[in-house]
Amino acid sequence: MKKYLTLGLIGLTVNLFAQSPKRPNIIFIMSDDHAYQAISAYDQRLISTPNIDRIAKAGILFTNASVTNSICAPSRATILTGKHSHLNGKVDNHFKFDTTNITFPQILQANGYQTAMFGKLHFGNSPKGFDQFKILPDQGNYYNPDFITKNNGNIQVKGYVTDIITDMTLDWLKQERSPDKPFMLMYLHKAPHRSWLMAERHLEEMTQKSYPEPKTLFDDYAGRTAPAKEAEMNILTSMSWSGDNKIYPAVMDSLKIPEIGFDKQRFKAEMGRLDPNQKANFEKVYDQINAEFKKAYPSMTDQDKMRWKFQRYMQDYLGTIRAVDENVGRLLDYLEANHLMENTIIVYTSDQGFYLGEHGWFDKRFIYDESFKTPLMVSWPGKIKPGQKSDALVQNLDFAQTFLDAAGVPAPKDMQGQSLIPLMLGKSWNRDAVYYHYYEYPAEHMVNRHYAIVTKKYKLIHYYFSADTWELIDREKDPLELKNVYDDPAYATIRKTLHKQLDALRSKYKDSQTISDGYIDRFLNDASEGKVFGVPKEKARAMKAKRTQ
Ligand code: SGN
Ligand code: CA
Repeated sequence: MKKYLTLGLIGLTVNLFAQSPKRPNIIFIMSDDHAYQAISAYDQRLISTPNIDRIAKAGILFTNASVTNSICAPSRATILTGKHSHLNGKVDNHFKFDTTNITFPQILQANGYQTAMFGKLHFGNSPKGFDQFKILPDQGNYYNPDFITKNNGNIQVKGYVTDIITDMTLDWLKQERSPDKPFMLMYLHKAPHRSWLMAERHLEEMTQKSYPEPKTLFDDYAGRTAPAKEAEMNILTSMSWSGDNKIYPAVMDSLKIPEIGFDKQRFKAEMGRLDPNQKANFEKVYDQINAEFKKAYPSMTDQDKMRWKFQRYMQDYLGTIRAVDENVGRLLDYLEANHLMENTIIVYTSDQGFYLGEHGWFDKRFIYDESFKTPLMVSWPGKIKPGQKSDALVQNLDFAQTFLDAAGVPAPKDMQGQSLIPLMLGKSWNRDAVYYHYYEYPAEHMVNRHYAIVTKKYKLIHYYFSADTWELIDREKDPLELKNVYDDPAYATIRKTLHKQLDALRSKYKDSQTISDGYIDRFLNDASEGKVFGVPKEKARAMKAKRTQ
């Protein structure tokens, strides 16, 4: 008898025997821009996250997990489709997700899983394969956010986004979860994404703290090729005073501080969403910060400004993580109290990592560790042994096949990842290198396009488009990633080997310059018409003209 039934039209495979009650539930918790440096299971210098750490303690912590393209919507598309960006088509945040892609939730739903998604998706359209969803439109807002819902149109909910997404998740578990089916739940936080508005209850405490500076806060980018220096994500020069650091526009005016980016406009838009109570709580704290800043600013050197902005950045960014951690705790407590832990895989991850002052930066996009790597921990009581650590080269590309494997459903042949189940159960698992490709340029933060191969020892990176440069990073000798050794004769042999490996990976994953070329033209056309956020038309037009010469 045929074991699998293929629903030809949509290409979904249904495993007729996958109806055993033992199939695990899957809870996928993902935050947006959550750096591993800001999770105490990885690093205790900045913040304590006791609840997130519970997942690592109960299961496995990955120290070398990475993304294939360090930016929001592309990472989510890779997670859902199990394919690299060039194949699923979602190469950047700009264009909409192609919903003809087959995603793992669709396959699980067709195989008897109840599915739900709450929080940030950022696709420009609604997800397929979900019995229930309530998602933020686009980036979403921290306060009194709007949601697009599956059954009730668009709604606005009063309160703080991290609490609300958790309330929705818990309500679904309590009221809608079917006891007869396994479930797959995606619980997706907006925090700690820019512009870092924390919950009112954390304001006083978190704005009192000060933080150790990273060793490379004053990186001058001299050891690498042009793209590192050209990027617009240096804390001193690209982080905005109002929009990011909450200096009031009136204070900026009185001190004649020039605007950076959408500075005042962004701040006003965020503050405009607060109700009078929320506003009063913010002002209680930020009035004082503004008053102190007003006195200090006239005598501040550039070095002082960098240090001041770094501290303000950390207070607000880490402040938003406090609520994420508390709310993850609420969810775990509920699962424990309702015997839902036993047969449930729980994942905590982020859509990518983030720079917390390393290389002087905020934001992500680059392949240097803090944004290329991402936090990842997984618990599955009774299956994954507690307290494990793995330095295997795993990626967000692997989630789809991992979850299908856990559910006993075969993965479509064109998925490009590898199930992590054998690895997590201590069986043999192997991967020597991973592939990375970042596309979104010209765009906010101006990080040039690049692709790369990464092994445990090296990164070989090709920047193309506005630059055409190669970098070779020796990860063991240069863990801070300050020195390009591509032209160092001592690395001639390894350079040759890595080039070969990179070619082989590009062909294995079916990436080629030609595919990205067509996309660049579409992207530049939109940018020239002012349709790419953060890119002045004139800049894009100049690039387009140069390109078609
Ligand atoms: C917004 C942010 C950027 C950020 C992108 C992408 N600017 O545009 O700083 O890089 O999102 O982030 S803001 O002024 O609007 O805050 S992503 O996580 O969605 O990819
Ligand atoms: Ca993100």
